[in-house]
Amino acid sequence: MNCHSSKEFEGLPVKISDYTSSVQPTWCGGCGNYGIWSALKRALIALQIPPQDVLLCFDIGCNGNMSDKIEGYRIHTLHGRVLPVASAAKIANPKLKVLAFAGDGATYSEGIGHFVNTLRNNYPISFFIHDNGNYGLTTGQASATSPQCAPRTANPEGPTASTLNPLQLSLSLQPAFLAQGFSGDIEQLTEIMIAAIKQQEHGLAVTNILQACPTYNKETSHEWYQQHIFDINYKGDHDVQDLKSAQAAAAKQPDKYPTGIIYKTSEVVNYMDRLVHRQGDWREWDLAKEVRSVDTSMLQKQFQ
Ligand SMILES: Cc1ncc(C[n+]2csc(CCOP(=O)(O)OP(=O)(O)O)c2C)c(N)n1
Ligand code: SF4
Ligand SMILES: [Mg+2]
Repeated sequence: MNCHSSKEFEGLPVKISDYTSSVQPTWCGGCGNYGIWSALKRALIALQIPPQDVLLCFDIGCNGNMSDKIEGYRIHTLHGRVLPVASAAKIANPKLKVLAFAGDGATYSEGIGHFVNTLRNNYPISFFIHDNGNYGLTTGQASATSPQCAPRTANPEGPTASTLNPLQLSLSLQPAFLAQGFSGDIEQLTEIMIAAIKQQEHGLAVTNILQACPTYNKETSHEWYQQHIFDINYKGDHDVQDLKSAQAAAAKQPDKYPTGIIYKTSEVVNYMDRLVHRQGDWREWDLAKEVRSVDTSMLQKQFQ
């Protein structure tokens, strides 16, 4: 993967300062959200996307508290519900780059129905999961990705349910693009985010981010991940279009965690291209304008 250094961004029209919010972060010291926040801004600058051309959709949780720590159009949604909001926004205005963010609790438990159906529909948005192995904001309850042996606030002897493998779950649902990043590797995460944003031209991009939560997740810490991750794209021998290779990489967890682009295919048709009754390239649609051209006054009167 290429590495984008801060120097490379100097002199470009869209600057990091365009995305800088005056609101200071409140995350704990050492929280992986700092790394994700940094990679996000770097990716947007590398792609030279100005804040008015992007919609950042946030779920509820420590992750969602990024919503006022960055500029750009933003929506802070309900727990587990970010995906329908983000998908609808993209359908209404496909010219926007739509990025959605949620925690592992929101994605793999509370909002899992939305996750499954977003994959099935292949909406052309970029989805980033802050997978910190617990419900951080509500003080560290077990999530679907908590290791089974790990005590959590409401399960002092560890969760009774088995641990979910997010990569295997996504791969079972025909993803157009699946990646995994690590909050402690900002350079690699920036590159993944760039690829995930570009993917919107074709379909959905799902990125699971292994995120350190030093306050509540003592088992899979930043240091632990450093010793258990491997860059799957590093040697150049991983065929991202080969589903079997992707499945084999996913099956290495929890012993080893692949990072990088795990799987990518152009064979899954995205939601917009499935709307065969509509005319023209969906990237040029202006649904808001279309809706405005319809006279709804009679309908509105019925409900007054
Ligand atoms: C519909 C709904 N259910 C539950 C909650 C309470 N709640 C707020 S944050 C949270 C856990 C968040 O965990 P996760 O999604 O993993 O995000 P993290 O805080 O770890 O980043 C819960 C259960 C809520 N706000 N709304
Ligand atoms: S509780 Fe965990 S995820 Fe939340 S801010 Fe603190 S370190 Fe970060
Ligand atoms: Mg979480």
